[in-house]
Amino acid sequence: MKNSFKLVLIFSFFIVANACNQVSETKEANHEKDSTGKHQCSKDMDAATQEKNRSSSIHVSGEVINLLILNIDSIKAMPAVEVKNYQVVCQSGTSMGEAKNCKGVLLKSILEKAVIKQAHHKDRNFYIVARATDNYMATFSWGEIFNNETGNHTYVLFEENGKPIIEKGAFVLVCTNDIKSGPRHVYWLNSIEVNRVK
Ligand SMILES: Nc1nc2c(c(=O)[nH]1)N[C@H]1C(S)=C(S)[C@@H](COP(=O)(O)O)O[C@H]1N2
Ligand SMILES: [Mo]
Repeated sequence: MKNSFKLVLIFSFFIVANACNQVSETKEANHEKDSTGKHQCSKDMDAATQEKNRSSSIHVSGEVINLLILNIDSIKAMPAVEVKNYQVVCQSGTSMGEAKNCKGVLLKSILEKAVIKQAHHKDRNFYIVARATDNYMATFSWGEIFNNETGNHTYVLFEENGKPIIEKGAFVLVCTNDIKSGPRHVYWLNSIEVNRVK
């Protein structure tokens, strides 16, 4: 008798917990959408928005020896890497799409070209801000890029399926090592700033 009472208690707990979970999932799904039902992260990609935000160069600035202004030709002159079947997943878990057969360069290669101003061996507390024309930003640390696998999976893409990136171009920064790739997916990329932690 005592044992069956315990079983009933355990079952009730699971039923209640499951119901709560479902409520919070629905809330989250609704929260992601605006009044028109559009996902909050999606932007209107009409021709005027594309035209206004498309970047033609990337400025590399801050704590670097070589200030760089990279355009499509100077990016193409760098060692290229291929990125296949890259999925964009929002922080909320919603799949936002995928990009097939992209070409790009490693963020690490760009920073090596710019040369971070390290005053001495232990001077390595830098953060790198990748910024877009609409001021969307993603942040990386020196340790992630130069002393972690993330550095081998953070790219500045300039080509999709053999063609220049149009809608969200000309440069898209991605980190394929992230659990959810959306937050550090920066389209319309036009700036990479290196800052020293103070
Ligand atoms: N420049 C720029 N990049 C951005 C955003 C933005 O508003 N501006 N939104 C981010 C968010 S919240 C997500 S989920 C993904 C969505 O990617 P997609 O619309 O290219 O699929 O892009 C990210 N990159
Ligand atoms: Mo997002």
